[in-house]
Parts: sequence; C-alpha cells; structure tokens
Amino acid sequence: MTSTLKRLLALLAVFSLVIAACGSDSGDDSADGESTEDNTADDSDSSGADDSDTVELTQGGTLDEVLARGKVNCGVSGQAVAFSQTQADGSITGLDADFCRAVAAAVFGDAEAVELKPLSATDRFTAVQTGEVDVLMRNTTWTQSRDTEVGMDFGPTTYYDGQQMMARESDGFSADSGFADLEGSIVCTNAGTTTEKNISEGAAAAGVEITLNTSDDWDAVVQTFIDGACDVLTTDGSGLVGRKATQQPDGENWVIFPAQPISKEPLGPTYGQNDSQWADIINWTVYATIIADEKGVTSANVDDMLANGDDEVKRLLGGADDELQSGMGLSGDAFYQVIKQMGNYDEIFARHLNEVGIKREGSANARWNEGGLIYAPPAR
Ligand SMILES: N[C@@H](CCC(=O)N[C@@H](CS)C(=O)NCC(=O)O)C(=O)O
Repeated sequence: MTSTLKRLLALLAVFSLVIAACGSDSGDDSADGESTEDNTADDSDSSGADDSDTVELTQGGTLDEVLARGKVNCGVSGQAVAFSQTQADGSITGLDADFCRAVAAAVFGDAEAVELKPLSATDRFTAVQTGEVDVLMRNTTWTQSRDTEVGMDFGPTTYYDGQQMMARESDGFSADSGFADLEGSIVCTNAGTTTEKNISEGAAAAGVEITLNTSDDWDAVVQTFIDGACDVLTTDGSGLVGRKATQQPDGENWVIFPAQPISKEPLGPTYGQNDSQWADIINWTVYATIIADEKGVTSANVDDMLANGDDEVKRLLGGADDELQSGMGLSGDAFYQVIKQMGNYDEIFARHLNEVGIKREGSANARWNEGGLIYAPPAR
C-alpha cells in the first residue's frame, strides 16, 4: 500500500477525532466570542476524548514521496511578521520560511525546491493529515494534545516564545499591566490557536471578565485592533513585537505586557507521526544549523570548514568518510548545502528577527552555553 493510500485510510478513521482535538487544543468553540467560563467548559468536554488511542497514522515513506515529487511542500502562516510573511511580489520571507528552504536544501541540495503553502491556524493540522504538506513551519506550539490525539510529531524548537498582550497606552495600559487590568476588555486573537485557550483560562483563574473575539484571519484580527474594536490583542510575543514594529500608527503607543509571558509557546517544525526517517531529516536539518552556529560555521566560511573544520564539523558537512547523512537517505553533503544556502541558526535568526528588534541575547533563544536553550545533540 502506498503511504498516500495508508494516509487516506488513516485519515478517514480519525478525521472526526482530529477536528475534535484541534478544537480541544485551540478552543475553536470559543471563536464566536463566548465568555471565558464557556471556553473552559468546552475544554473539559474535548479533553475527555478518550478514544485518542484510535489515532494510528502510519506515515512512513514521506521522503520517497518528496523525492518523486521533486519538491518539499511546507506549510507556513504567510501572515506572521518575521516568521512567514507574504511580500508584495508573492514571495514568503521569515525564519519559518527559511527553515522550509533548509529542508529543501538538505533533501535536494536546492533551497528553492520547496513550495510554501500558507495555512490558517485552524487548517494547519488537517493539511498535514491529508498529505497537502510534508511539514509545518508555522509558528506552531508543541503541546501534548497536538503530539498525541492530533497525530503530530514535533521537531526541535526553533523559537522559544510565550504569549503576551498588547494594548494602547492611551487606554491606561502599561508594560506593568497584567490580567487584573483586563476586566471588561474586548480581547482579540486568532482562532485555532493555543492563544485562545491560554487567555480564557488565565482570565477565569484571575476572576476577570473579558469578551474574546476571534477570527481565522490574523491580518483581519490586527486590523480590528487598529480600528479600535478590540481593546487588547493577544498572541505569541514575537507576533505582537512584529506587528508593533510594522503597523503601529503615528501618535499611538502600543504596550506589550506582562513582562513574564502568560504561557510557554515552544515553536518549531511539526509533521505527521510515525515516520521516523522523515522526522530524522527535519530534526537534523534544524540541529545542523544549531551545531554550525555553535562551531562558528557560517554560509561565508563553510567551504573552508569543510576542509579544515574539526572532526564533528567535517562529519556534519560531509567532508569525512564517517558522515552520517547517507544513512538518513540524504546525500553526504546535505547539511553543507543547508549552511551554504541558508546559513546557520544565528544567521537565519538575525536575518529576520533582528529586523523587528528581537535579539537572542538574554533570552531562551540564546545558545545553551550562553544561558539559553538552543542546543543540539552531537553529530556523532
Ligand atoms: N503558537 C500558537 C499561535 C500561532 C498563531 O497562529 N499565531 C498568529 C499570530 S503571530 C499567527 O501566526 N497568525 C497568522 C495566521 O493565522 O496566519 C499556536 O501554535 O497555536
């Protein structure tokens, strides 16, 4: 049976569960702006989905399908500033988009052998289940329900984020604001996200009444905030920083709070579960960029490092007989191509996130040996 057929059969079996699980994780049922209490009730309903052991998505063979197709299909947002942002010419730029290209460089030696497919938060997991995309690089948070009942597997975190809120200083908000200041506010965010659920749970726990307004279209949500129909906008902190940097009108001061985010949002690649070879390829593509950063291998010096780097660097770049990429179904120089064409983790990060004022230093996204969490296992 081809893996596509297996995937379709598995999909039929779990389709309704996946929808329910996406709802449970995302709080979709709150999309019509129900009260906080109602959202909480919905969550307990769907987390009671005890048939989650019926998810048996066997999805081996993704690499063969990708090779036969000649390109990687990679799901992105298209509306996430600095992560995957659609430009006027139709191109999509950002950290997530570049990790899609890195996978294409690893598989095909060509970072352009990729189709970036914009997906809404609500549609993203179904797109993986149906095989529309091979991998998601869509500011997607690794959560327990997505990892289990939704049928995903997750790769290394490429950006440690956390949910925050943004509001106007002229409305009395400041960088010191918190849940207590939300009483009576209209809070807007996009549907199908962890964001909806965190804000509902947090407000209920703080005993604060909010009205939650959600939409599938993040650009539209931001516009509603700009138009003044929402008091507060909430999402991953990086998304707020990106929008403040690019859309804050002259004369207004948007403030982001609280300083300590209200949730953990580890963002990274996700793909259909039970395809170990494909998982290895995605994971080690990301790890290769992290090891290269740690070892000082950049797009500018990678040729020199291939010949003169230490033993681990030579293995990773394919310049040594004991390289490990061939065993994964890639060519020995797969990660040389990644670094040459896309750069190491730091180059990718700086290219997009420094632009909107986000730095690694002092954050969880710093190198592990500089106080952060960006760490890769050894290439051995
Ligand atoms: N990380 C959260 C939120 C992801 C999310 O969708 N964030 C918004 C705000 S940055 C976004 O990307 N919107 C763009 C879109 O929906 O296309 C999740 O995985 O649920």
